[in-house]
Amino acid sequence: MSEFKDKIAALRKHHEELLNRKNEPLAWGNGIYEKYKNPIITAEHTPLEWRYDFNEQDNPYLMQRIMMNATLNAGAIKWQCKYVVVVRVEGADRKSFFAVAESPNGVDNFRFWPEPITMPDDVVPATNIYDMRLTAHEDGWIYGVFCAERHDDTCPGDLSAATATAGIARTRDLKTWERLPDLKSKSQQRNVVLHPEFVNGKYAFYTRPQDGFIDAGSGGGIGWALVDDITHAEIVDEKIINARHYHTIMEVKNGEGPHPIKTPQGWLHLAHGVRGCASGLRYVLYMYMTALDDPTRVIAQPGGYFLVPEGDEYIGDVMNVAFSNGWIADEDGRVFIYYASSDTRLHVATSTIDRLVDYCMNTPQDGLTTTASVETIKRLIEKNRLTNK
Ligand code: M1P
Repeated sequence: MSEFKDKIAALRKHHEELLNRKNEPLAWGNGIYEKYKNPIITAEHTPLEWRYDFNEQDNPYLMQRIMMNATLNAGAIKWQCKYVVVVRVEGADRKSFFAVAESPNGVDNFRFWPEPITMPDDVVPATNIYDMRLTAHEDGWIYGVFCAERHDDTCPGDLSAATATAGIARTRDLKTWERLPDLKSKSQQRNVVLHPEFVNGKYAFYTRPQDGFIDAGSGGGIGWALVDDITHAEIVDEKIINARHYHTIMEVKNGEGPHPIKTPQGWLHLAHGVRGCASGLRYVLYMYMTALDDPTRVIAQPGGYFLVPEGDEYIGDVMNVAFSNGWIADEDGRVFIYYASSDTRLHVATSTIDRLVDYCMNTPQDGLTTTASVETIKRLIEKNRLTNK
């Protein structure tokens, strides 16, 4: 074999070892979920064919011709008995695109499908698209709702001025996507999610109205809007269903994660909250539950965060970020929570519907003051004193 072929063989062997690496749960979690030793998908998991030109004449040094920067914020769905994620892959050129990866067990052995998704453009093409939420809707389609980012041409001199809009596409096979018009809204929108069921005969969206591209500003929190026609979706009435509060983990921003999971006790929601601190913004995950007969009525909201970046997860392109827009509820009650750390790599945490409902129903609420928090802790101490008597 030539030296070039040897190099390719070594590269492929190294890549296969990474793809086949077994994952294992970390010991001593919090009882609510298990985190895992390895991230499930990194930029190095992307297919070699996306990055290398394997023609010796054209690429004698076997360089990466196209580099991948990050694999993050993935939508998720159980599809043909496989755990499937639609990953936001970001190239070295800062453009994000969607690519499907699948695993036989949900925690390791994720492999990308051979080609990234070709997402058709809306009438006004977007510069960048990212963070798809997948919804297998009761109308029979699988929808992908994602952020479509464009330059804000009302600020011609400002190269960072951008707009965020919810792009909508649908598919039956995760391969071919039909692009529908972007969601029309008076405000900018990111973190928009389609509810899986009709509500009063209409499509229902979780929204996140925001004043600017970055600032939620007067947006208030996670919103809700009903839409008559998904092929010309427009927000007419929008109400805030999960508001932000001063001195909480979601003081600055929040946003719905994946679509909620239906349980006998109510809809289980996963969301992210953002607060400011001396080192910048801190993104953490939190949960809440809403009523089955009214998905907008909050029936449980544990205080504080559910999952935060820890250890190596803290480090990445955007430090101090845990973000999730995908989870899978399996038939046996297990839940696979796909989250990204610091806008760089994708992880899984596993739990069950029962544990997550217990967490939501029995974790004390945020009393919003130090005094209230201390009283809550004292009540638990007293309960344990009586239990141990
Ligand atoms: O960088 C952290 C996250 O920032 C945005 O989320 P939000 O709109 O709530 O601020 C998104 O761009 C997300 O992709 C990113 O992970």
